[in-house]
Parts: sequence; C-alpha cells; structure tokens
Amino acid sequence: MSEKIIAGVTGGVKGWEVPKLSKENSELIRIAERFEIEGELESVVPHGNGHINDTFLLNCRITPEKKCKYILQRINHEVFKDPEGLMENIVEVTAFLQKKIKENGGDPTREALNVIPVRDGSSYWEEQDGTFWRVYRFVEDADSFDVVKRPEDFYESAVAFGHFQKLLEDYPAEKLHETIPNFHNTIDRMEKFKKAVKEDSMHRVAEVEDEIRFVMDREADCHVLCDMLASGEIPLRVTHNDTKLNNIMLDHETGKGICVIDLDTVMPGSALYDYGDSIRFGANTGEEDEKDLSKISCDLELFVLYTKGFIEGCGGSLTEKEIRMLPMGAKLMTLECGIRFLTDYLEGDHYFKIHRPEHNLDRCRTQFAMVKDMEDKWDKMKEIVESYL
Ligand code: ADP
Ligand code: GN1
Ligand code: MG
Repeated sequence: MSEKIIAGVTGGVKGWEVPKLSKENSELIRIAERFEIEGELESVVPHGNGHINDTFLLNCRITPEKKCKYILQRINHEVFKDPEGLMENIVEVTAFLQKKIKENGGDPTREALNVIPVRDGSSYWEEQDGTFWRVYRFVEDADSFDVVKRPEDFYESAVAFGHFQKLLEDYPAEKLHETIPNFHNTIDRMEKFKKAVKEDSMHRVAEVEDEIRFVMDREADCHVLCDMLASGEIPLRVTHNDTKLNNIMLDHETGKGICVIDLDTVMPGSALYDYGDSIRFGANTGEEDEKDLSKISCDLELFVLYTKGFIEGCGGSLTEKEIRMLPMGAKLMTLECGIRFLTDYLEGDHYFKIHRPEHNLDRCRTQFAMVKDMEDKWDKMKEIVESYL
C-alpha cells in the first residue's frame, strides 16, 4: 500500500474538536485487509455524513486499469448493543432481497447491499479493543444526497423505499433481532425525554424551557400510532425505520433509487415510520441542522411527490387506515426525532455525532419548527393523502 495515501479520521470544526476515532490509518488498512476485498488496497478515506457509524471508502486496484471500491464501517456498538444480532439481520435480509431481485430480473450485486465477509467467513470483524467492523461492496455509479436537489430524486426515493417494504412483505419478522428496542416507540421516547429533563445532568434544562414545553404540549400525540399498532388498527410490518434521503443510492443514469442502504434498523415497525421519516428529512425546505428557522417549512409539493411515490412503491399493500394516517406518520416521526435530539442534548450528546457544541439543539429546533409548520398545514396534508383513497 502506498505511503502517501492516508485517511484523515478526525477533524476540527471552527475551533471545536470533533471527538477522535482512535484509529490510525495503518490500523484501518490492517482491518480492511481482513476482509475478502479484491486487488491491492490503495486508500482508505472517511466517507458520507451518517450520524451513527464511522464510514470509510476503500479504493482498490485489481489491475492498472481495473479498480474497485468498498465501504468499511465501524459499527457503533454504543448504539447497537448486539452487533452480532445486527449482522445476522443484515446477512439474512440482504440474502432475501438479493434472491427476490434476481427473480425479478434485477442485478442483486447492485440493487441490494452485499456484505463482504472476513477471510474466515464471518460477516464482521471484532478488534481486540472491542470495536466491530464490516465491509460492503460499494454501489457504483450512484449517489446518496443530504438534501433534495431535484424533486424527481425525492419522488424516486419514495418509490424505492415503498418498494423495499413491499419486497420484505413476506420476510419472516420473527427471525429479526430488535437491534434498538423501542426504536420508534414514541411513548417510550417521551419517557426517556422526561427522565433526561428530571436528571438535567448537564444543567441545560434552563436554556431549553420553550423546547420542553413544545414537547409536553404534544404528549397526547405520542400515543397515537403506538395505540393503533397495539390494537391492530394498523399492521406491524418489516420496515427500514431510517428512511432519510442519504440512506438511498440513486442511479446516475436512470435517476432511480437503485439501492436502499443503512439496514441497521430493519425491524418490525409501521409503514408510517418509513413514510414519515422521509418526509421529516426530505420535504423540509431547510437542512436538519439549519440555524435560521425561517428557512424551515414543510414543502407541500415535495409532500405530494413523496406521497405519490411511496404509495406506488408499496404496490397496493397500504391499508386505507394507513393512508389516512400518513400525515400523522410525518408529524410524529418529526416530533420524535426532535425529542431524540433534545434528549441527547440534555444528556451530553452521547448518541448522535455532533460537529459543533449546540448541534443537537439546532437539530431539535428545526424538527419542532417543521412540526409546527405541518400543524399549520394539517388540513391540506390530509386532503393530499385522501386523494389517494
Ligand atoms: P450511518 O448509519 O452512519 O448513517 P450509512 O450506512 O448510512 O451510515 O453510511 C453513511 C454513508 O455512506 C451513506 O449515506 C452513503 O453515502 C455511504 N454508503 C454507505 N454504504 C454504501 C454503499 N454500499 N455504497 C456506496 N455508498 C455507501
Ligand atoms: C440517524 O444513521 P443515520 O445518520 O442514517 C438515526 C436516525 C435519525 C437520523 C437523524 C440508528 O440516522 O434514527 O432519524 O440520524 N439512526 C439511528 O438524522 O439512530
Ligand atoms: Mg445513514
């Protein structure tokens, strides 16, 4: 491996230091070479903008003309307490998807994640320091986006996320490990939030009284979807649970959502979670961490496009009740995410990666501004989804 190609793993942002991942470039190379990657490893570089795992791009040279890429990830085991169960889910789910994609005449090496095993055959590598690593084949000729640049991209992401759920319709849910218990249980999220407020371990409660009130005023909302799932009014399905736009790869040539990635949270859930989380992130006119809240709103044109694409992608599997509840899915996923950012801020920012001191607070505020805007546009949102009944 050439000496001159080095990964920069850390970074200071405007005088504030991002916590260091204590891995030197040589260690990353040593870890990467444990996996069945082809050719000679030429470089390891940090990649993507995920909030949870540490992601690196591996560039390999097979011949002087032929190159290939992989994704190396350190699984965040503070967040995912059972990395073995998580990888078992991913191996099983990707094998299931690949089989279906093949049967449907698609390309299973590109339209689903491909886990590259460790040379001893296992799906992940555990370092002596207790960190967990995995490698995926890189999805070539495709991009993931952190903001909606073209409305049609958002539409295509909706079709792909809907279709993903449809493909997993007959996946045996009982085989899945619950990688994060109560992940979208908004009642539980509310309880954890109240505990963080009560403990006030960082002495930050006084500065976020408005935000705390915003949450408490909406406590009743937190019960709506949980109660409907519990009573069977809406079905439990196998869902992705983290459907933000940068968790899908869009094909350069066709513009279609070619591959759904970030499968760590594939678990039993509600279709409304997947729909709602995409609206939360992609239909927002501002970025998730925008400081200027006047830029935040729910873009109803994007809302229409996503709704259309998702319902099409689900291929007729959504029930009438689920369609009626789509606006509630969007509002609750946004409220929940804001509550999670605020809880993490109150607890000292140990869950989401942050790049500035008040990053989680900024993120929480955009989510609440988005919720407020949805409430103002509620009748219109209902009218839009009801046109699909
Ligand atoms: P996180 O859980 O931290 O969000 P992701 O699995 O979403 O991690 O990966 C972070 C980013 O890395 C993605 O948004 C995407 O840009 C890129 N990425 C992940 N897996 C692949 C892949 N197999 N091919 C190409 N890019 C990928
Ligand atoms: C995290 O992993 P990433 O960056 O795609 C989080 C989601 C949040 C999202 C907010 C496992 O998603 O639940 O909605 O940040 N993932 C996990 O941007 O907690
Ligand atoms: Mg991601």
